[in-house]
Amino acid sequence: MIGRIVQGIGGFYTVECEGEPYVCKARGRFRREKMSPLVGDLVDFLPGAEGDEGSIERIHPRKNALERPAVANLDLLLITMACGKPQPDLLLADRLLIRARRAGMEAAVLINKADLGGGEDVLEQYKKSGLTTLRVSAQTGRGREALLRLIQGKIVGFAGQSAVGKSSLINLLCPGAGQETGDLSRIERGRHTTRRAQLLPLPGGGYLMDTPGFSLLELDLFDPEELKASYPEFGPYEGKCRFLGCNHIGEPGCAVRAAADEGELSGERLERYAALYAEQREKWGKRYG
Ligand SMILES: Nc1nc2c(ncn2[C@@H]2O[C@H](COP(=O)(O)OP(=O)(O)OP(=O)(O)O)[C@@H](O)[C@H]2O)c(=O)[nH]1
Ligand SMILES: [Mg+2]
Ligand SMILES: [Zn+2]
Repeated sequence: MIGRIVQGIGGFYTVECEGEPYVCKARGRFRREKMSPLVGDLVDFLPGAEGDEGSIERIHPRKNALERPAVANLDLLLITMACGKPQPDLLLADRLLIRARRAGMEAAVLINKADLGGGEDVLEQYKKSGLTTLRVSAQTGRGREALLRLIQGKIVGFAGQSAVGKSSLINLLCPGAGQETGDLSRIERGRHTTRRAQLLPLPGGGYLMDTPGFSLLELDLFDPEELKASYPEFGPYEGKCRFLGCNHIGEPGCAVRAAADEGELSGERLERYAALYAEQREKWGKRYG
């Protein structure tokens, strides 16, 4: 039988097939091959006899995958922040975007808790990089229709810091999902309420994936020269800088810098790019050590 993994807990996976859940274990072969099944994976599985768990026999080739959150086969990643409580972490959002691009995953940027006010400046930065952005409130339902239009029929994952309201948004979009949400104490750092990735069917078609919040995310090891390819907003200026192979990190005559000074793209995002470039260059320099 063929199904999709909707949850994994301690080596047991829930595989959904035609609306029915089957609890399965992964065969030892996967462990030997160091390939673990991910939520979102399509798998061949053998259902167990009455009361027994089944077994996952094969993982279908993945369309894409992320390590953090650990998910596969997303049509869209919603990078989720809050207007406040907690303060948006834009460097984390940039890292997630880079990871998504390198994984061939589409992404959009969401700012929740619109009822608290603010957040427009954050969205403006990402709008200038050509991304779809939405300002929503799980509490008041603001932006629900626009969000539904964006996600209907797709497999969509929410990712971001703890307490930005990922689970609350899923409860808004999937009435009856009943995802546990954090309370307001320790809100600045979040309570890490959601502990594992889980796929929930979206009424009208598609799936939503809830994931655990996190605030630390490293980029994988790659040549820093590749970083600019993850910034689509640089595209129109490539080849217009004074120096061939300009990395847009302060070289004289840089057309990207000039565009940021003109307000055509976000200067803040360009500064964070330079910080990530420096970090990546340092890591790359130590790659044999
Ligand atoms: N004011 C306001 N509070 C919200 C909104 N959405 C969620 N919250 C509150 O924010 C807190 C955290 O919400 P969660 O949905 O648990 O956040 P999460 O992103 O799933 O957090 P983790 O599971 O820890 O990653 C809860 O107290 C929610 O009630 C909103 O739109 N406005
Ligand atoms: Mg949650
Ligand atoms: Zn340049």
